[in-house]
Amino acid sequence: MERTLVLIKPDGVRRSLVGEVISRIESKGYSIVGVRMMNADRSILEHHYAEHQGKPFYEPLLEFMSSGPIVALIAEGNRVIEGFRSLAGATDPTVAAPGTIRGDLARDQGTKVVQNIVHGSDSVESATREIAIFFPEGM
Ligand code: DAT
Ligand code: MG
Repeated sequence: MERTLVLIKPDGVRRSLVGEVISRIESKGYSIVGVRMMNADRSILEHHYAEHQGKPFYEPLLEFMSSGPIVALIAEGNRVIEGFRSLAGATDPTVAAPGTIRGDLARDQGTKVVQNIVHGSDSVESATREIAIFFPEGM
């Protein structure tokens, strides 16, 4: 059974959308098999976002992601990686399709980094790597 790492970012937690995000994942038919609320420190975020190092939005991204608590989730189900990316919608919330988490619940805030409520792993390799970062004790 496939697993993916979902993060509810600080904007989602601040806006009390934890239940809404979990509800959409569960309503789609996936199972939540791990959950952890935490304040992500810089080292964990550097590790998680290593692929974006050097990009103009990298520092704002790390600052935003450490600006408040996040909720890390492991969701499970056949093709959940692709399925959650589909539920989340496009990276840019302005153009994310209505019906998606980002399309329904986020918009451009005029910040240097896009604030878009959720993260979802983009491949089996990323999911394995990212789950190990946020759930180092296993799940
Ligand atoms: P995604 O989260 O859809 O996988 P990503 O991995 O390319 O997108 O980028 C990670 C996060 O960084 C993304 O959720 C929001 C932010 N971001 C991406 N591209 C950006 C850009 N061009 N300008 C500002 N923020 C950006
Ligand atoms: Mg990504």
